[in-house]
Amino acid sequence: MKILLYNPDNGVTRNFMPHLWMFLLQALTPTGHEVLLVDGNAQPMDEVGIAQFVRDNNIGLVGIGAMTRMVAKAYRMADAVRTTGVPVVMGGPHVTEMADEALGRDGGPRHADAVALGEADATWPRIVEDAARGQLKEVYAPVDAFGQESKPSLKEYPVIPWQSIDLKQFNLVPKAATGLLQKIGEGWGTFRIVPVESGRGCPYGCEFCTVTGFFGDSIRFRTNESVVNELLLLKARARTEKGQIAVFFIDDNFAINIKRTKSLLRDIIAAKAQVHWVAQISANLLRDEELVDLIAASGGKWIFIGMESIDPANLKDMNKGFNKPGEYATVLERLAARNVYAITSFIFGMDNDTVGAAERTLEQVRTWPPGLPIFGLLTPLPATPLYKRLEKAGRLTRPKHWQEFIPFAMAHTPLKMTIEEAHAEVKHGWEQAYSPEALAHAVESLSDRPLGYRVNIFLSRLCFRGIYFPMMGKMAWIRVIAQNRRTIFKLVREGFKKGAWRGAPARILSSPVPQVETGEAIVQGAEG
Ligand code: B12
Ligand code: SF4
Repeated sequence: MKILLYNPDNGVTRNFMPHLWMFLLQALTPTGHEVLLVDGNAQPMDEVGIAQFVRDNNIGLVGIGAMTRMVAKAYRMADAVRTTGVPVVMGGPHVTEMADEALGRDGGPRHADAVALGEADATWPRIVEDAARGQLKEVYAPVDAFGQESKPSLKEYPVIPWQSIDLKQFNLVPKAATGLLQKIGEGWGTFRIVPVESGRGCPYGCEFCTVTGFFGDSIRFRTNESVVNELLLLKARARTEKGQIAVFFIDDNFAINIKRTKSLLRDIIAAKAQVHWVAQISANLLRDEELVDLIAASGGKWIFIGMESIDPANLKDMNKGFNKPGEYATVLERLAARNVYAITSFIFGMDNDTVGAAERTLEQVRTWPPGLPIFGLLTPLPATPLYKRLEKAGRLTRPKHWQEFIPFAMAHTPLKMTIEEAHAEVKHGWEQAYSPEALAHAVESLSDRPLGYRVNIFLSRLCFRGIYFPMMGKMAWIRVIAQNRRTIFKLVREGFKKGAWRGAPARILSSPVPQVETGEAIVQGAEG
């Protein structure tokens, strides 16, 4: 049987990275079936397109996964597939919580023939075999022989065959430039950001987050060996195609167990498996100097920190009191000293936010080393404690906000400002932090570093903005490039100067890379 795994885009913005679930399910598919992958972010497709694709390729089963904000598109695409007579199975965080909606058991239209609840590592092979026999069930739940919910341990993690997966659609280098760029240094003919997980689960239960409910509060890790081998495979692939691969460790908090993270990073260094990587780590864990040394030495370049707010009252409300705004600056400087920078994520529209929250946040951001600040609105995702609290209080203005995805629009009324005021805060945050002046300033603040760091911060800012703002079209890109032409010319001019690409090296490790520690694992914090 031929299977299509499809991940929708949200129709407005574009993710730079493919989704892990597609590669994982492909690797877990029983032999004898062929799996094709289409990510709508990389290969845009509409309803007519997917139905045609299914017919042309003689597909026998379509699997669709979606976050809440992509689910309306996912349902439309599922409907289009079902008109061809091919069954659709849906999975992922949204349909796990809203299975009746997907199956049309809530009074609405039916979109899926079957849903996979929760983590589908164990249920996927059963789904495929049932579909091949024409005996697809409606609901697949991950349960053990006694009917109890069971979660994969991750100790037996499948090998994702990175050496042979077709990754054409995920190349971020424009086709026209590939030939030329292959010849630069070790080669830049392709550039891909690839998701890798080293563990799952987060015990923190922040009020707005789905992770604790979905993955559970028991944290599970892959073996160091399996992660290192995966990095080695990716590195080898990049070398053979004269390109670059960077890894996004998608764990909700990559350093949730510091001892284990240090041991993994040491193993990566020892095996020479370093690639450039990004990971989510909470600020409290970055107090550990040795951890930060190992991050830099193992290839860590960007750390995503869910700061959420600079107001401790908001953090307390969200059950995220372990974030201490007073230490944000020190943490970011500690990273920057090793040429590691941060993606700092903020949420507006929290109950203690008042008008001016964005500007107050920006005042702090401007005093920090340059990074990638991102701004969002507090969103009640289905089944989260936040959703339940707001629903009970009658504060939801669009209880089924996912049925119509509107970027940057609240679905409830904050306590100390209006919805429109909250929208204005987010707009202000993005406009100011990504204005041509702010970009020029970020580049300038790294004038003592090699040119590569300045180019990196500039390109990262442009691309990262694209995940949240409509930049899918050529015109949108041209506009952004025109607005930032001064900085671009300056960087290009400098590129031709002698020695421009050399300069201050990354900070030397404060101590030699220490040996792997043993002992009790301590869970210390989480991110998301
Ligand atoms: C990496 C990541 C991103 C990446 C992009 C996604 C990507 N390309 O991977 C970035 C950083 C860009 C991102 C952005 C956002 N993200 Co995000 N992200 C994640 C993260 C950390 C990891 C996803 C992952 O790969 N998990 C590991 C895989 C194995 O798990 P999985 O995807 O759930 O898949 C398993 C099952 O769900 C199931 N499954 C999934 N799909 C399917 C399909 C089928 C057919 C079947 C059978 C099974 C199945 O099987 C898989 C194996 O068990 C998750 C949190 C998490 N730990 O999952 C949040 C998460 C997915 N993100 C979330 C959110 C809210 C966002 C943002 C909206 C945040 C914001 N406010 O800006 C944006 C949206 C961006 C956009 N373009 O619209 C929420 C989604 C919740 C929801 N109900 O929708 C999550 C769960 C985190 C949270 N805080 O609650 N994100
Ligand atoms: S720490 Fe991050 S992943 Fe964990 S519950 Fe909070 S937001 Fe979610």
